[in-house]
Amino acid sequence: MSRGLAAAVLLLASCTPGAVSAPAGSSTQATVIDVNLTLHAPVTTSAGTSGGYAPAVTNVSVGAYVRFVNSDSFAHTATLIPGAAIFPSASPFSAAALTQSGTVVSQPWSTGALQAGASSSAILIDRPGTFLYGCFYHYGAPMRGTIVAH
Ligand SMILES: [Cu+2]
Repeated sequence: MSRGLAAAVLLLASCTPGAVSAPAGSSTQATVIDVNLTLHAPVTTSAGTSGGYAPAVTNVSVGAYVRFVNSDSFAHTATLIPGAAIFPSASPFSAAALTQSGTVVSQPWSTGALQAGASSSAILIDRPGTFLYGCFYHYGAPMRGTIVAH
Protein backbone atom coordinates (compact mmCIF):
# COMPACT_ATOMS: atom_id res chain seq x y z
CA MET A 1 0.00 0.00 0.00
CA SER A 2 2.77 2.43 0.82
CA ARG A 3 4.38 1.50 -2.50
CA GLY A 4 1.16 2.36 -4.26
CA LEU A 5 0.93 5.62 -2.39
CA ALA A 6 4.53 6.47 -3.22
CA ALA A 7 3.87 5.73 -6.88
CA ALA A 8 0.80 7.93 -6.82
CA VAL A 9 2.77 10.74 -5.22
CA LEU A 10 5.48 10.37 -7.84
CA LEU A 11 2.89 10.44 -10.62
CA LEU A 12 1.32 13.57 -9.19
CA ALA A 13 4.69 15.22 -8.73
CA SER A 14 5.77 14.41 -12.26
CA CYS A 15 2.48 15.61 -13.64
CA THR A 16 2.48 18.94 -11.85
CA PRO A 17 4.62 21.01 -14.25
CA GLY A 18 2.66 19.84 -17.28
CA ALA A 19 -0.60 20.23 -15.44
CA VAL A 20 -0.30 23.99 -15.18
CA SER A 21 -3.25 25.01 -17.30
CA ALA A 22 -4.63 28.41 -17.91
CA PRO A 23 -7.86 29.33 -16.16
CA ALA A 24 -11.08 29.43 -18.14
CA GLY A 25 -10.58 33.07 -19.13
CA SER A 26 -9.24 33.20 -22.67
CA SER A 27 -6.87 36.07 -22.01
CA THR A 28 -4.14 33.93 -20.49
CA GLN A 29 -4.36 31.40 -23.34
CA ALA A 30 -3.84 33.90 -26.12
CA THR A 31 -0.79 33.70 -28.35
CA VAL A 32 1.12 36.91 -27.75
CA ILE A 33 2.48 38.90 -30.69
CA ASP A 34 5.16 41.30 -29.51
CA VAL A 35 4.84 44.82 -30.92
CA ASN A 36 8.16 46.63 -31.08
CA LEU A 37 9.48 48.60 -34.03
CA THR A 38 12.78 49.20 -32.24
CA LEU A 39 13.54 45.50 -31.72
CA HIS A 40 12.09 43.65 -34.70
CA ALA A 41 14.06 44.47 -37.84
CA PRO A 42 12.56 43.88 -41.29
CA VAL A 43 12.51 40.31 -42.59
CA THR A 44 11.32 38.86 -45.89
CA THR A 45 8.10 36.83 -45.84
CA SER A 46 5.88 35.40 -48.55
CA ALA A 47 3.60 38.45 -48.24
CA GLY A 48 6.47 40.92 -48.55
CA THR A 49 8.74 42.68 -46.08
CA SER A 50 7.60 42.52 -42.46
CA GLY A 51 8.90 44.21 -39.36
CA GLY A 52 7.94 45.59 -35.99
CA TYR A 53 6.07 42.49 -34.81
CA ALA A 54 7.39 39.16 -33.53
CA PRO A 55 6.86 36.64 -34.77
CA ALA A 56 6.69 38.17 -38.25
CA VAL A 57 4.43 35.26 -39.20
CA THR A 58 2.28 33.90 -36.39
CA ASN A 59 0.90 30.40 -36.89
CA VAL A 60 -2.22 29.70 -34.83
CA SER A 61 -5.07 27.20 -34.67
CA VAL A 62 -8.70 28.02 -35.33
CA GLY A 63 -10.37 28.54 -31.96
CA ALA A 64 -7.30 30.13 -30.41
CA TYR A 65 -6.80 33.81 -29.60
CA VAL A 66 -4.04 36.26 -30.31
CA ARG A 67 -3.17 39.35 -28.33
CA PHE A 68 -0.79 42.17 -29.17
CA VAL A 69 1.53 43.48 -26.46
CA ASN A 70 3.40 46.71 -27.07
CA SER A 71 6.87 46.36 -25.53
CA ASP A 72 8.06 49.50 -27.30
CA SER A 73 8.40 52.95 -25.75
CA PHE A 74 5.87 54.58 -28.08
CA ALA A 75 2.44 53.85 -29.56
CA HIS A 76 1.54 51.40 -32.35
CA THR A 77 -1.50 49.73 -33.80
CA ALA A 78 -2.05 46.29 -35.31
CA THR A 79 -4.75 46.66 -37.94
CA LEU A 80 -6.11 44.14 -40.43
CA ILE A 81 -5.58 44.75 -44.15
CA PRO A 82 -8.83 43.11 -45.35
CA GLY A 83 -8.48 40.67 -48.22
CA ALA A 84 -4.78 41.28 -48.84
CA ALA A 85 -2.50 38.43 -49.91
CA ILE A 86 0.58 40.65 -50.19
CA PHE A 87 1.34 43.91 -48.44
CA PRO A 88 0.13 46.92 -50.43
CA SER A 89 2.97 49.34 -51.18
CA ALA A 90 1.11 52.34 -49.73
CA SER A 91 -0.58 52.47 -46.36
CA PRO A 92 -4.08 50.99 -46.55
CA PHE A 93 -5.22 52.52 -43.25
CA SER A 94 -7.52 55.35 -42.29
CA ALA A 95 -7.72 57.11 -38.94
CA ALA A 96 -10.32 54.50 -37.94
CA ALA A 97 -7.33 52.26 -37.17
CA LEU A 98 -6.67 54.39 -34.09
CA THR A 99 -9.85 53.16 -32.42
CA GLN A 100 -10.17 49.60 -31.17
CA SER A 101 -12.55 47.55 -33.30
CA GLY A 102 -13.32 43.94 -34.15
CA THR A 103 -13.08 40.71 -32.19
CA VAL A 104 -12.46 38.04 -34.86
CA VAL A 105 -9.49 37.74 -37.20
CA SER A 106 -11.49 37.29 -40.42
CA GLN A 107 -13.47 40.53 -40.10
CA PRO A 108 -12.00 44.05 -39.96
CA TRP A 109 -10.22 44.67 -36.66
CA SER A 110 -7.74 47.03 -35.11
CA THR A 111 -6.09 47.12 -31.73
CA GLY A 112 -6.49 50.88 -31.78
CA ALA A 113 -3.57 52.97 -30.59
CA LEU A 114 -1.66 50.71 -28.21
CA GLN A 115 0.39 52.84 -25.85
CA ALA A 116 3.79 51.75 -24.57
CA GLY A 117 3.35 48.67 -22.38
CA ALA A 118 -0.29 48.13 -23.33
CA SER A 119 -1.99 44.85 -24.28
CA SER A 120 -4.72 44.60 -26.90
CA SER A 121 -8.05 42.88 -26.60
CA ALA A 122 -7.99 39.21 -27.56
CA ILE A 123 -8.79 38.45 -31.20
CA LEU A 124 -10.45 35.11 -31.92
CA ILE A 125 -9.05 33.03 -34.76
CA ASP A 126 -12.46 32.17 -36.22
CA ARG A 127 -11.46 30.52 -39.47
CA PRO A 128 -8.45 29.24 -41.44
CA GLY A 129 -6.65 31.67 -43.69
CA THR A 130 -3.84 34.18 -44.02
CA PHE A 131 -4.43 37.59 -42.49
CA LEU A 132 -2.12 40.55 -43.04
CA TYR A 133 -2.00 43.49 -40.69
CA GLY A 134 0.11 46.54 -40.05
CA CYS A 135 0.65 49.64 -37.96
CA PHE A 136 -1.23 52.84 -38.73
CA TYR A 137 1.75 54.99 -37.73
CA HIS A 138 4.63 53.03 -39.20
CA TYR A 139 3.26 51.01 -42.11
CA GLY A 140 6.02 52.35 -44.36
CA ALA A 141 8.79 51.50 -41.85
CA PRO A 142 7.78 48.72 -42.70
CA MET A 143 5.69 47.70 -39.70
CA ARG A 144 3.68 44.74 -40.99
CA GLY A 145 2.88 41.20 -39.95
CA THR A 146 0.98 38.05 -40.86
CA ILE A 147 -1.29 35.64 -38.99
CA VAL A 148 -1.68 32.20 -40.56
CA ALA A 149 -4.64 30.31 -39.13
CA HIS A 150 -4.81 26.53 -39.53
CU1 LIG B 1 3.95 51.37 -35.19
